[in-house]
Amino acid sequence: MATLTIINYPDPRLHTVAKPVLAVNDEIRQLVSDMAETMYAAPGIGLAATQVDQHIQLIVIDTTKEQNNLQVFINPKIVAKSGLTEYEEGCLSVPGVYETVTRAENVRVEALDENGKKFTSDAGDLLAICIQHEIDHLLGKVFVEYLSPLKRNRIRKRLIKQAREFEKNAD
Ligand code: K2U
Ligand code: ZN
Repeated sequence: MATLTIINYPDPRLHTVAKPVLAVNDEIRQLVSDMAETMYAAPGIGLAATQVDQHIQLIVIDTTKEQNNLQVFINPKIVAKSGLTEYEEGCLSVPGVYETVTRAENVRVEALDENGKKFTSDAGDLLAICIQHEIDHLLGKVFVEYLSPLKRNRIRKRLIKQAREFEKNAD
């Protein structure tokens, strides 16, 4: 097991479109394990492979309080959605930023599990929001892109300043 480095916005690598996983093998299962460890340590309730600089269609999610129900989605595809809901979202790649985003209230998602078996899941509530947030990451989209250009640029400038200060203090 290993915790992986999470890329921070506005790193351009976050805008990479992830490629489909062609074979669910031990290498993929090791990445699932490392991503889960990284997510729990953050702490977060979801993590996309894009965020750890692995540009393949893989997300891990655990919305339980007990952090004991890891869900793995490989090559996830939303095949149906309904309703609308608003939620104040955060993102492990955009530390300290919480903004309201409107998304579908319910989604039906098709994916492969960590054994390569196809499954379909109907999700609502926080799970539905998280699935959409993570699939956005696989499409190279960060949630701040739903905000106004003014807000997004303020966030970008603040995070660049924070990163520079962090690097200066590390020297
Ligand atoms: O992709 C990520 O950065 C992980 C997010 C997932 C997420 C964002 C917004 C709404 C739901 C899920 C992190 O888990 S952000 C931390 C967090 C923790 C609890 C609830 C919501 C967000
Ligand atoms: Zn995120």
